[in-house]
Amino acid sequence: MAKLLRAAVLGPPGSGKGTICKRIAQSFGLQYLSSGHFLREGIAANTEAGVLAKTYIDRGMLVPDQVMTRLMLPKLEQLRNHSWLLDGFPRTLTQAQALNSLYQMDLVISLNIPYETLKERLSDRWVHPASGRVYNMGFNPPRVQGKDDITGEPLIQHDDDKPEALMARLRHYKELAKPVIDLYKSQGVLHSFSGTETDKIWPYINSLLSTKMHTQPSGAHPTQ
Ligand code: G5P
Repeated sequence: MAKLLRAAVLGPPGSGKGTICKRIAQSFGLQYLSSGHFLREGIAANTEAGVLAKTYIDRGMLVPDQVMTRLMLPKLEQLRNHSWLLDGFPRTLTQAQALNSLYQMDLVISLNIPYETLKERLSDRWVHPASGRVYNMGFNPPRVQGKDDITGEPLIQHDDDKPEALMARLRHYKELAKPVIDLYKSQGVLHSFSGTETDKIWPYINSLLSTKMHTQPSGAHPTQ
């Protein structure tokens, strides 16, 4: 079997990880796993891990490493014959090391977005909780204000996008991301992209993925 692609997108809250990952998944057919989405699913379903996670997320804090690795690694185990793309995991060195002990990453994308841009975007973000569809009132507004395009159901704002939790999230990101970025840099798989607009960064990421998928063509097919 040809080699599978193991990829992740790193970046602070609001940097466009979710937006970029959805584009990559759509364009290249990778399996896409968002840690934030799985956590919110657990919260909505009132699972034990979900209830615990909510106490951290609402305060803008990271969910403990052990909870995250128990949530994410079994999902990857189920996808062992597929190429995959991680959004929001790993966030800490402990998570990266746990992932590293099981998989050799082929590609890690790091998004560098100015702080002011992040603040603006997140205070303007609305989501459809059931599907995880994300809107931004300036960048990609819903067709009808306050309603999901597909279902027409109401959009909400995450508690952790409200100003107090947001500040804490941005602060934590910086200190915890550095060792993770350094690890992937030392493995020669890190690619960083800077800018204030996702649409301007996307063509570079698209071209990087095209090159990578070209050299690792098999296994990159959608199954969802
Ligand atoms: P999440 O859900 O992983 P964050 O905080 O990492 O949350 P977030 O907030 O979802 O990341 P993002 O995915 O980087 O942001 O960005 P996005 O959603 O695509 O874009 C943000 C907004 O900007 C959207 O409204 C989008 O439409 C808009 N936008 C995008 N591009 C542009 C542009 O060019 N211009 C404009 N104007 N707008 C744009 O995690 C949530 C929480 O779960 C816990 C943590 O508590 C975390 O805070 N968690 C973990 N804890 C520990 N370890 C982990 N691995 C964890 N993973 C999650």
